[in-house]
Amino acid sequence: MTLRRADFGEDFTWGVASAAFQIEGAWDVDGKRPSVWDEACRNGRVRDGLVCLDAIDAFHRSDEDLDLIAGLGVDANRFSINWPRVYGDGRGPWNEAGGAYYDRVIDGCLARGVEPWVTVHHWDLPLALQREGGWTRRGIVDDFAAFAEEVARRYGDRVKHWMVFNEPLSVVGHIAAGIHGRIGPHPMAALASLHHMNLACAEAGRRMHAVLGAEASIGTTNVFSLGAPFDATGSQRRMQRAIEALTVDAFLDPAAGRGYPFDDSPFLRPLRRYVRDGDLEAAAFDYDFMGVQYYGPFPTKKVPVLGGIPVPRLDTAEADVRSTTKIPVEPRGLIELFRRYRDHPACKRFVVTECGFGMNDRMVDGRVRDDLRIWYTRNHLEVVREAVAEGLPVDGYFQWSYADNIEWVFGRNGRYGLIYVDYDDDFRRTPKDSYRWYQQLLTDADGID
Ligand code: IFM
Repeated sequence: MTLRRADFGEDFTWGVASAAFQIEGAWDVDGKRPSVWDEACRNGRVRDGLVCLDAIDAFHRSDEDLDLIAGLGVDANRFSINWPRVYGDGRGPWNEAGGAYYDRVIDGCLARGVEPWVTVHHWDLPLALQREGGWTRRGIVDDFAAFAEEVARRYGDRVKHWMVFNEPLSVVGHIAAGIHGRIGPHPMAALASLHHMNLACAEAGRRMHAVLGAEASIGTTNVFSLGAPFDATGSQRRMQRAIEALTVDAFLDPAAGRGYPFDDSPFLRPLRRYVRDGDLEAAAFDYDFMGVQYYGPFPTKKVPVLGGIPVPRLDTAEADVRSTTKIPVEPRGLIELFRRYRDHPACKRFVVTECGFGMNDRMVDGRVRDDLRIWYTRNHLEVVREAVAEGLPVDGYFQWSYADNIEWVFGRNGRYGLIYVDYDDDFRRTPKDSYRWYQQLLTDADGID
């Protein structure tokens, strides 16, 4: 069936997404300080190690990359601000030279008719703050809010769309698994961090709103990978619900001023000890939109116990197709989550802020034939189109990612880009078949078959 841009409506935002650590490189340029992920590259927790510090060198190639992004015909480019590039070891002062990089990116987007959509934080916590306890320390709420406020002050004259935080759930997972810092693996540290992230997002949202005024659109993003199968019954259904409460509602309910879904999820209950008087109000913030990060469902049959706390684990045994990060493919999970959360007060509007497929692409004779990524994207977009037609409040779609980049602990493995990056040839960029496919969808009024 033909897929046309017009099927999604005129106000639908089309974009691509990326994150600072994954693309920028320039880890020691212009006074940038180290982040937890720079440290993870050094201490062996990132596959491929030190070379990942250079990421895909986007810092030095912003003109080329922005030309390629604009060439797709997108409305928007989503990227994040590297906290220790602009704000020292976490508490300022503002680094003018580091901050100028984002002036170049923002101005470069606008000059090309592409709206900058800025994520304030996508996991690159300053290492110095991690050494004070990172997200386990309650004082980080104020540190993060001060950083977010200053980012809004610096770029708010040109940036109208904001996301406060990228996938706090993933950071909770990193802490539980002990991927960075000196405290893991530690489930209790992860739960304390979860609560502090909720407080930090709400406080940052309030301060950004005070700086930016009512015109700006302030959202955030969350992982929305519901448990599968969707038609589960009995104890399996209860287990699914417990996992969904931990992975989704534990972020949405506090934002809506409802506190935590302790009754639904035994996994969350130990978090009670970190909640203080007044936190219910302090964790609430009225987001203009909810960013949906969707790659596939979390099948959740196995629940091993770690440090006395049950930890849900992926069971991908039944999936037919999986990405390199092992997430099974299930496009209908998208419409399930829109239906399930459409009436949640934290979800006024949805924007799919990430969706994409990780593969081990190969370039052969100068071409990358990534048919599986095209198949994945088409299937997910068909479901988004169905959601729009059903009247569900879905306003945008951002493909992850515009180019291959560092897939966190997987290093250079697990390519998600529409553009191939040749690590053996000075980071040379080559548009893949999926780039041409997305471009045709966005630029050809007849759409794509
Ligand atoms: O690369 C990540 C991104 O940083 C956050 N969301 C999931 C992507 C793919 O794993």
